[in-house]
This record gives sequence, C-alpha cells and structure tokens, in this order.
Amino acid sequence: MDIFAKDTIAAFATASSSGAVALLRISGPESLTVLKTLTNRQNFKPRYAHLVKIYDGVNILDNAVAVFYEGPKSYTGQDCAEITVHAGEYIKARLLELVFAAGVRQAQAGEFTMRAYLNGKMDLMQAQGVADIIAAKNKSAHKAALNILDGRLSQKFKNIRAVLTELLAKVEVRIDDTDDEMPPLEPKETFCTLDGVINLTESLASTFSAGRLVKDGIKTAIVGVPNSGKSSLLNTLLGFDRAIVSPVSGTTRDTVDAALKIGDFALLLTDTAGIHTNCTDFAEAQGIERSRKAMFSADIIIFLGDSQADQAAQEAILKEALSTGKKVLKVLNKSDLQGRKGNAEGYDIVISCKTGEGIEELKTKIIQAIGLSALQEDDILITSAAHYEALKQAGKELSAAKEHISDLELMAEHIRRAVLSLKRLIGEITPDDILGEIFSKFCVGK
Ligand SMILES: Nc1nc2c(ncn2[C@@H]2O[C@H](COP(=O)(O)OP(=O)(O)O)[C@@H](O)[C@H]2O)c(=O)[nH]1
Ligand SMILES: [Mg+2]
Repeated sequence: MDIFAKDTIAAFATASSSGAVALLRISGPESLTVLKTLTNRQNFKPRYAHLVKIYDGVNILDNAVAVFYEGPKSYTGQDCAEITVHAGEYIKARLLELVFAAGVRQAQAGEFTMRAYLNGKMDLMQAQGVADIIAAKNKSAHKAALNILDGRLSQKFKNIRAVLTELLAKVEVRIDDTDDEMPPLEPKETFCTLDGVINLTESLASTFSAGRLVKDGIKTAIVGVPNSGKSSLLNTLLGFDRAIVSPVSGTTRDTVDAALKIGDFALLLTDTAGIHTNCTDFAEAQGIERSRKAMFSADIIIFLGDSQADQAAQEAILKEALSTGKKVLKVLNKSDLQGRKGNAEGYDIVISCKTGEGIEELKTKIIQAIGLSALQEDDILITSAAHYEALKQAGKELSAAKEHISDLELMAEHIRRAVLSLKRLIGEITPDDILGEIFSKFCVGK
C-alpha cells in the first residue's frame, strides 16, 4: 500500500456478519464533502452525532447517525466521518457504491490505523496494540494489549532509549573533542549506566515467556498409555464430550484439539493417541507420531498415569515427555477405583475423570507450573516476538559497549545500534516495507 497516500478512503469498521447496525468509516480530505453529498445536509458540528438521511439520488436509502471529526482530532488525524446505518446487506452495499461514486477509495487492511500512526496519533507499538486488543479473547490477553495500546509499553522503551541517547551524546561529544577540553568520562559511572539499562532490557525481555502464553494461549498436550483416560480428561476439562471415550485401547488415533478458558487464561488442549511401541495398525502409528509432535510443540505436557497399566510403558512415555525439556505435570487418574490412590508416589496430583476429584486443582496447577500464577495485575508484558528480539539485540549491543568502555568510538557504535533496534519498534525509524507488512495483518476498517 502507498503509505503516504492522501486520498480519501472508506470501509465498514463493523464485522460483515449480521448485526443491527453497521459503521462506515471515512478518512481523508474529502470526508466532509462526501458526507454532505450523501446527506443533503450542509452543517456538521465536529464530533457531534447528527441524525441524518442518506440519499440515493432523490430516494432515501436509510436513516443514519453521522459524526464528522475534523482533523487532527480524529482517529487517523485526518478529517474523518463515521456513518452508522442499519446493517442490511443492500444498505451496506449501496452505501459503499455511493461513497465510491463520490471519488472515495476502498480502504485496505489496517489503513486507518496506519494513517493514525503516520499522523503521529500513536506510535508503532500502540498501533499493533490495536490489533492485539481486537484479537484478545480472555482477560489476561486483553490486559496485556491495553498496556500496549495505552502506550505503557512504548513508554518503557522510550525511557530506555532516553537514557541511552543521553549517554551517547556524552560519548560523542568527547569523540569530537580533539583538543581534550572535556573532562574524560567516568568509567565507573558509564559502566553503571550501561548495567542499569541492560537490566531493564533483560527484565522486560524475560516477560516474553509469560506474555507469549497470555497472548497465544497455553499449548497443553495430554499424553499417556492407551486407556489411561486422556480423552476422558479432555472432555472433563471442557465440560462436554469432545473426544470419543472407550474402553477399547487405540480409540483415539488422531490428535484432538480444543480450547478452554481457565480463569484469565486460554488453554489450547491436545488429546493424543496413547503412545505404545508394539503398534501394527498404520493409522494408529500415524496417530502416535502426531502425539509426539504435539508433545514437542506444547508449552506444558500432562502425563496421565494409570497405576494398573503397564509400568514400563508408562515410564518410557514419561521419559520421552521429560526429554522435551517442557514442563511436565504428572497426573494419576482413576482415583475413584479401588486401591489406586495408594500408588500416587511420584505424581503431582491425583484425579478422577469419573467423579471430578482433583480437576479444579489440576487447572490451578497448570497455571502455576508454567509460572503464570505469579503475574501481577499491573505487570507489563512483552507479547510479540519482534519486541523480544529487539530487546535481546539491544542487550547484546550494550554488553558489547560495556566491554569497550575505553574505546569511545567502538562503545558509541554499539550504543547507537542498541538505540536503533529500540527506535524501530516504536516506529521512529521504519522502512516502508516493514510498515506494509505490519498493517496488512489488520482487518479492513481498522
Ligand atoms: N473409573 C474410572 N474410569 C475412567 C476414568 N477415566 C477414564 N476412565 C475409563 O477408562 C477408559 C479409557 O478412557 P479414555 O478416555 O478413552 O482413555 P484414553 O485411551 O487414554 O483416551 C474408558 O472406559 C473410561 O470410561 C476415571 O477417572 N475413573
Ligand atoms: Mg483417547
């Protein structure tokens, strides 16, 4: 997309599926003219809702509410108009035709937010927060997105950048000071400043492990020998029968995925085929292969044990689960059956899918095991891999700067690179192609 386009664009900001009303958003210099043409009305007080009629020639298309936003006091910073009509298919299609006939162009995905960014209404990080807050499906993801949208995360980056820019200025002035008029930099102080910033970048980067889980959901694989009750556990956690449960071993052949909300978090559950070695059935063997894949891509593995099942086979699966390096929660099932609870040694928790015993505790344990229970209400989290990488990169450059404290030129170069990687994220320096890539992931109308 042409990011510096100054033409007028329009798109429905509301979902295309049915609803009572639909909101058409218009942005660009022609917004007011188009609004006047559509409504046959001359006066629009900025930021006031006006009850209007939309005209299709001499006929009325719909009764609508129109708001004119005079730039820069608008979402995009340009003149904008928002027209709320009844969400009828015909009305929406015809309204678009009328707007396009007036010389307005269809907006591309993310184009409104991109204009907002280009006009300085928000920085690049906040612009991405818009996409996150729309995508957020649970409280924790919403909170993380809000921190980005409201600029709290940007502020952290800007604080780090400010300290570095100040230090860089001190270094550069001494590089230019060929007559040695300036007092030399105090190495201890420079060291401390760099160390302080390194700590900041590292502590922010370390929130990514939690931030990723908050934003994307916690991938949870349930593994164990056939018949240990994996499918039963999936169903019990979900509260309805998603997977087929049967006393015949080898019933689950493919992996079965389902999403579940636990408190403020989202769990992406995968029920797998029971892993065993003497499998001769082709489909089941494929299923076992997929179980292994699910295990390796999971954030946490629930190893579901049955104390009456073959111990050697169970140990082999547990060993494989542990070898992934992922968190493994050892869960003993079927506590309702005679004499099972006594064999719980080495397990983290005992449950019964039949009676529901231990199920609530298991949910809590999952959140605890991956470290999300320690999250504070006001924690600011890194949820994007790009932000994480940039912080890591900045940290690396700063460590290198620390090692070259006596060589001003080299130190300055490393600090400059660190500043650059932070500036890119806030959008202070961003090549056009990166912008296009970021905003094309938005929906049209955003
Ligand atoms: N008594 C009892 N039976 C269970 C429990 N969990 C599962 N089962 C039974 O164990 C058998 C195998 O269950 P399933 O969920 O299909 O096991 P999977 O092969 O690991 O997926 C079924 O007959 C279930 O009804 C439990 O907690 N208690
Ligand atoms: Mg099963």
